[in-house]
Amino acid sequence: MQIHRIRGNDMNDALRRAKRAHGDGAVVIGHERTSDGGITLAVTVDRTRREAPAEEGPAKPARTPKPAEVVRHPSATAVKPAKTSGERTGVARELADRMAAAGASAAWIDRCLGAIDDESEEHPIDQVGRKIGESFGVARMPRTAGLTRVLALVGPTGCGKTTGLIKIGARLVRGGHPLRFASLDSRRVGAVEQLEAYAAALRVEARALTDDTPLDAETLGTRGCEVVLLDTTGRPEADCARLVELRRNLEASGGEAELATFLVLPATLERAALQSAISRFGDLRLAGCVITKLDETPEPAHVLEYVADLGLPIAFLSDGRDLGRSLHRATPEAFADLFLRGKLS
Ligand SMILES: Nc1nc2c(ncn2[C@@H]2O[C@H](COP(=O)(O)OP(=O)(O)O)[C@@H](O)[C@H]2O)c(=O)[nH]1
Ligand SMILES: [Mg+2]
Repeated sequence: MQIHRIRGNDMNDALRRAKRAHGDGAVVIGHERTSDGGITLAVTVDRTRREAPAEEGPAKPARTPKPAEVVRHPSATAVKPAKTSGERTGVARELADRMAAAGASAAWIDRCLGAIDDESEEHPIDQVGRKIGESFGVARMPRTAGLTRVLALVGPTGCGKTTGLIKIGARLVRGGHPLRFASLDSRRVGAVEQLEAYAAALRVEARALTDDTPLDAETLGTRGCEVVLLDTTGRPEADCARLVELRRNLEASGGEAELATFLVLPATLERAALQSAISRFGDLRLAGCVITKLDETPEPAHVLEYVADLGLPIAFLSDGRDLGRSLHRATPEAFADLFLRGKLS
């Protein structure tokens, strides 16, 4: 029996996500409160009851689901009965083939192609592109006067946290935003030096925070910065504990700085590795995710479907090692490109 961990902000939210991800066959076998007040469900799937995940809305056990959702999932709106792959002709068939080549599942292809209105004057490719784009949440970090955002990247070793932070930093420096780097990865040989070298090139300060440094606004140096970019070690036990401590201290010190944690997921990860990353870092209150290494797979739809089904908004997309050009803000158009062309344009 395979057990899936589904995280939600509260019980209703978690149940709705479970139904979305696993359809009517989702059976909750346990739940626990997370350190930040959310809920993690342990869910298994009753194959005899499993249907295509939720076409008709919220999970049955959820009494009054909140209407506001970060992610507008394809299942959130009613769709026409999808034509089966054998019935598709012309443009619909070509679009289905393109989505399949990008790694999209049959359920997603059916839902997205179900959006084609033959009577519409809009070209089917635009209709399907819009439907794909609407299926994702985009994580936004609006600027607030007097508030420093501490943006932490977490994720498995080698997923692209440090290079991702440097790319975000380079972008912010170009936009004239005052910032600083900080790193919890002070034990690994060369890790701090790597960050410091890039920070120096950007003329930005970088702070190494050792394991015994208390984490708060002062040690991070939030004063005068719009953003502090915080690098982590890739060790879930250590990073989760430190970020919970940091959030608590920032909240206790009057709210001049706020932590936003993003999970970094390479598009190359297999499903089991994605599940492992989510279950090891998913107890943190995640503001969203960053998808990296989109240039290393022709099938980016795998990881994208996975995060959409979890209800995790996406902040950035990365498709290369180049520090100046390979980081892109997530947009509906970018998601459509990834599903219909297998890459960003
Ligand atoms: N091809 C490709 N490589 C990437 C991308 N992002 C990061 N990398 C590479 O992945 C490796 C690990 O990145 P790093 O930031 O050190 O990972 P960390 O351990 O999570 O900090 C480095 O060689 C990066 O250049 C990407 O979008 N595409
Ligand atoms: Mg690193």
